[in-house]
Amino acid sequence: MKMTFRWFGRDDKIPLNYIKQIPGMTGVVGGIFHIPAGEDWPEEDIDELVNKAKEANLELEVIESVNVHDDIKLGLPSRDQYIENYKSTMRKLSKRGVKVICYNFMPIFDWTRSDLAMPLPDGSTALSYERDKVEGIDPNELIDRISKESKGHAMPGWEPERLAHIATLFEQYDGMTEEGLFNNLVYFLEQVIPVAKECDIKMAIHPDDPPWSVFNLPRIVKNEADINRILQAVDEPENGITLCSGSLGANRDNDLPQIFDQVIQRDRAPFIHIRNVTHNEKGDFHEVDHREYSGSVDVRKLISVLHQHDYKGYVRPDHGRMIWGEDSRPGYGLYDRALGAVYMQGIWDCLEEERS
Ligand SMILES: [Mn+2]
Repeated sequence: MKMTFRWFGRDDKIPLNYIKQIPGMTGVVGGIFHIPAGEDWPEEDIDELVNKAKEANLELEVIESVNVHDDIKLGLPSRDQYIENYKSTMRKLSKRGVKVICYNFMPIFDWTRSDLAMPLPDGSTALSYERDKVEGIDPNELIDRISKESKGHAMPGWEPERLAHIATLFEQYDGMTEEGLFNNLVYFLEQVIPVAKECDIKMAIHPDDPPWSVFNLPRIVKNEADINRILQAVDEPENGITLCSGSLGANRDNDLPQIFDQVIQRDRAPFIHIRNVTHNEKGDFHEVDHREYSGSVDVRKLISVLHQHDYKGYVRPDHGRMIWGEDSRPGYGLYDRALGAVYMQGIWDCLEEERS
């Protein structure tokens, strides 16, 4: 496994040389956040991103995300132009060494939480999801809460410009079924996968977060059956999945080791997110540190599945807690994610030792 770390480019306060100091860290997972979804990424911006990583001796071979415009998810006639822009961005990224593009296909919201700084007993804070605080409330209330709690840090997927049109977006999705959304994903994949093949890029869809319907919006990447359906719909090696243990793991019915095993075995998991969550009552959950015994996700087992398959793809520690007084983008502090990266490598190293 190649250990990587999410880095928010020019918007990230965490210096790249700090990331490089994490043991075993080979690269960063980058993105460009000042360009709205649907636009073709300018060459200069891509160069700036790639060059900064290179200067710090870190690879930049994964992009998270090139966001998919809502018109594509909605299947509007304007989608064709947005898909052309997407293809153009893919080609430019591949010329600069990018191998994997992570994206999601969730309507309107990229991810949903009720709290960004839930206090844990040890004084750290973590993201949490309480159904009562999300489901059944006015989405605008939630947007206000997220923007207040992010304390000035830009939150990916919650860009104020896009969410300003929230009422219109909800009207547009009115009546959209899972079937309709799935067909629009297939339309998109049928266009972009040939380009991915041509330029040696793997596309990796991120599971829905949380993996169930919120605000009555359809969700199509929730479980093993959904994943298989997507892989089969466009059955090419470039059509892959970002296996995210936190997103899929929020639903306790998902058998994570089984899902990881079968997707990795088919070589359709170019990118993996490892995160731990604790299941609470009523399907609520909150995030915890990466250690297996801290939460409900079998992290040790998942790393052993990777090891069994001699996994060569990209892994990153997903959200961590906010610890040691750090002031950072919720979920994306330096310290706890660094601990997660080292924990995962510790497991890997022990398995390596056992094998030799
Ligand atoms: Mn994730």
